[in-house]
Formats: sequence, structure tokens, C-alpha cells
Amino acid sequence: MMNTIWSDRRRPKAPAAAAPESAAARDAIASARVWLMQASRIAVLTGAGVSAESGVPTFRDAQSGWWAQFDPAELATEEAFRGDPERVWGWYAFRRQLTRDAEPNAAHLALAAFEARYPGRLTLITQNVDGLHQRAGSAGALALHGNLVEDRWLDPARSCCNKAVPDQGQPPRCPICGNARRPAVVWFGEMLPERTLAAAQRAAGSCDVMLVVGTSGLVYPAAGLAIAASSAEARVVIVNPEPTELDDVAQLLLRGTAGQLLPALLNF
Ligand code: BJW
Repeated sequence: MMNTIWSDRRRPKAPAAAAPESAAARDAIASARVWLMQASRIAVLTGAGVSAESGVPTFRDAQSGWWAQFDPAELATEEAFRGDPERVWGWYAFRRQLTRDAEPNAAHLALAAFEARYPGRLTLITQNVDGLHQRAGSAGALALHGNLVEDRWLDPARSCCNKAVPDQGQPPRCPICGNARRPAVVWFGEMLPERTLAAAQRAAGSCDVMLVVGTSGLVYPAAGLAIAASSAEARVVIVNPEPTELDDVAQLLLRGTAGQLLPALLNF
């Protein structure tokens, strides 16, 4: 079994592009603010980019993303875990520590403050497993892809599976049947939590405005929520320093970072 020491060997992240200061950019931000002020229901779909300014790596950014260094098929599938549990468990243990050391940034805090100011007006849907929205105060965030700090049984628990014995570097196992604990996240090919996804679909289908923040829009069914919102006549606003797969469904593209733009959009 390969004994991997996880370290951060990715190249340093290039500085994010500053929010454009042009008159057109200012007008676009002003338009988005008006839409948000007028909206009774706002849905926000976030991805890894919203945590980038907290120092948590994204998946697909060309130099700094996890998939620039590792093959997702070897780390983010059940097959990978069964094939090399020590390697996958080690990667998650490394990421758990990394996110424990991270703090919510201005984007997480702006969303949480808005929810506190206008209870029930904003539904936060996140693909992130890092818990930073929740730590910022967004307790009701709909976490589509699970939670990095929790784990669960790999196979349906049997009557003997009530104790997991830790094992150096390996996932803890039931001492009787060998069932293993695995991270409580959603890997490729796995179903999303049914009720959470249904609540997200309801929010997407009934919102007046959807903000799509810090996601490449490549992963389904999460990306389909922006398409559903657009089909239901919501205004879709994308906040991202780079182009995304969802740009075609957006009415406004705000090219800047989440930490710069969300406080400016939501401070009313
Ligand atoms: C900034 C910034 C700053 C940088 N500010 N922005 C329909 C069509 C095609 C394929 C499928 C389909 N339906 C299902 C599939 C298969 C698959 C899929 O979507 N594959 C595609 C890749 C092609 N989906 C699934 O398997 C899902 N399950 C499912 O559908 O079950 C039913 C089913 C099963 C089998 C067959 C068919 C149906 C499950 C998906 C689970 C995704 N899991 C992961 C790992 C979670 C655990 C972990 O963390 O380890 O979730 S993969 C990874 O991608 C993670 C993320 O949540 C997810 C999305 O990534 P995200 O957040 O968009 O990050 P990036 O890195 O891609 O983008 C970051 C963005 O931020 C960039 O745009 C930057 O520019 C930007 N950014 N700094 C703002 N400061």
C-alpha cells in the first residue's frame, strides 16, 4: 500500500485579477444591486472559489487547483477509496486540517450578515464541503456535496458496526467485520443528499435572482440549478474572475473575486 505524505506542492496561486474599475463594471455592479434590492427571493450557488480567499484550494484552477496535481478518479470516487483507502483517507485528513486552519472570508461573512438582516430572503446553496459558510453564521446552508469534517460507514452499517477502531494512517474500521469509515462527502457517481437537492431545486425554481459565485459550473446536478433558475425567468448573476461554463445563462457577468464583490453587492 502506498504511504503518501500529503503536502502542498502546488505552485503559488497567481494574484487574482482586481475587480475592474471601469465605468461598465461599476454599472454592472449597480444593476445587480438594484435587482437584489428588488428581489423577494434570492438564491446563491457557491463553489470552491468562494473559499479561495480563505486559502482553501479550488479543484480546477489551472495552477492552484487540486486537479492540477491529482487525478480526481484516484481520489474522489468510491472505487478509489476501496482500491487505496490509505491514500484517499490521507488526502482527506490533510484537507481537514487545512480547512480547520482557515477562516471565513469577506464573502462568507457578507452572505451570513445578509441572511441575519433579512431572514428567509436568501437561500444559500453550496457545493463546498469546508464548512466555512456555516462557521460564518450561515447555519442553514444547503450543502450539496456533504461535509469534510464528518465521516460515515462505507458499507451499510451492520449490528456490529457501532465502534470504529482508529488505525495509523488508515480509515478507522469496525473491529468485527472490517467495515470502514469514509468521509461524508459526495464523490463522483454518487447521489446527492435527496432532501438537500430537492430544497435547492425549489429555491432555484422560485427565486427572482440567483448569484452564482466561485464555481466553474462543470459539475452536475449543481450546475443545473443555475440553468433551472434561468429557465424559470430568474436573473442570473455570475461572480467569478474567470469565464465559466454557465456564462451563457447569465444576465450579468461580474469579473472579480467573491471577497471583493459580495460585500459590495449585499451591503444594503
Ligand atoms: C473564484 C475565486 C475567487 C477562483 N472568487 N471565484 C450531467 C452531465 C454530465 C455529467 C454528469 C451529469 N450528471 C451527473 C454527471 C456526472 C458527474 C459530473 O458532473 N461530472 C462532470 C465533471 C462532467 N456528477 C456526479 O457524479 C454527481 N452525482 C450524480 O450526479 O449522481 C447521479 C448520477 C450518478 C452517475 C451517473 C449519472 C448521474 C456527484 C458530483 C460530486 C462532486 N464531488 C466533488 C468532490 C466533493 C468532495 C471533496 O471535496 O473532496 O465536489 S468534485 C468537486 O467539484 C467538488 C466541488 O464541489 C465540485 C464543483 O467544483 P467547483 O466548486 O465549481 O470548483 P472549481 O475548482 O471547478 O471552480 C472554482 C471556480 O472558482 C473557478 O471558476 C474559478 O475561476 C473561481 N474562483 N478564485 C470567486 N477568489
